[in-house]
Amino acid sequence: MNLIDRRNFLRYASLGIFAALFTRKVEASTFLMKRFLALPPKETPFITPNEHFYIVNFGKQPQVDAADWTLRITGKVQRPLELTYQEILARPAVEKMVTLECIDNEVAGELISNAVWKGVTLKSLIEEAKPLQGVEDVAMYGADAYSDGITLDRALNYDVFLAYQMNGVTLPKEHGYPLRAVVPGLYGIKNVKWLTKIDLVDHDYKGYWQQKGWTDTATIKVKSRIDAPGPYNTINPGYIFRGIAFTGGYGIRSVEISLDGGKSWVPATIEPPPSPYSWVFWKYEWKDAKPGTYQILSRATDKLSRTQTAFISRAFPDGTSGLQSIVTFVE
Ligand SMILES: Nc1nc2c(c(=O)[nH]1)N[C@H]1C(S)=C(S)[C@@H](COP(=O)(O)O)O[C@H]1N2
Ligand SMILES: [Mo]
Repeated sequence: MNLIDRRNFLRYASLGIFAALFTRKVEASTFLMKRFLALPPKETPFITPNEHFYIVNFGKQPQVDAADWTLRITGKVQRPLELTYQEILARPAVEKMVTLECIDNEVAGELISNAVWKGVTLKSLIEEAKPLQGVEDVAMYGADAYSDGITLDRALNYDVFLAYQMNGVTLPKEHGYPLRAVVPGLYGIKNVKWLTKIDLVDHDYKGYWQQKGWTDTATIKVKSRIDAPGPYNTINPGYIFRGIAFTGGYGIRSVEISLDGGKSWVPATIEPPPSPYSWVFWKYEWKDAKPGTYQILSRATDKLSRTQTAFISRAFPDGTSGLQSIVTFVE
């Protein structure tokens, strides 16, 4: 994916300069844009097949054998636990659709995917271990020396669970087999894979990325993406624009689209999602499109009334922001 992005970027950069040389010859540059910059629309299935789900590891993928693996619940608890894979599988299960997004995901990027995960609630394990007074954070450790933490409040009250299945099959190795955290609402960094230990501590735990200055809260910013048409495509009146929108704020309330470079906005339709933790699909039919060249943008608002900002920020330290904008030709 990175490779494709880089290739497209080079393509844009070099051809962008080339196109700029023709600014006075609008027709020539339009021809060049249509000819060289047009990209296909994104085909985005609502549930991402496991083999297409994005993967981000800080280092090498560890090899874990479930037969000699255990999950330990340690720290400030009355009753430390050590559970085998079979014991985890035997517990009451929950199944939820949750979209994961990497904090490195660009606006309109592809480090975002959606799956149905099955596992055990973190709350049930913590309650069984009986936390002592004064626990602040729940630190989660992976077999690859990665770790990250969430607050005890988040661990108990926000549907956090530990998954051993992904889209109906055993959690694939690259996605954290045998067990990974799924933390609805928070960026991928908090969704620790290859879990080995859950440690309850009386302070603010700083994980792998926090020690390098990245966000500790990691709330996913509200974002939308235009999947069709691709940039520099030519469309006809009646074309149906479509894309995705996502947020850490308990679901998307609305998506708007601008057909005039951000001056005015019209509502798009969103398909009601089956889960408050999944992305939504939106669409907009442009019935009265007139021939010309247009700059199209999308923006989403979530159920916490947070509207996607035009302010451009890079991934460090708390995730990207901005609005995607594409050039569209109407014929
Ligand atoms: N143990 C461990 N867990 C991890 C990581 C890691 O490197 N090691 N990467 C995190 C990051 S940055 C993201 S975005 C998600 C990605 O999960 P995926 O590879 O299943 O999509 O896993 C998170 N959990
Ligand atoms: Mo990430």
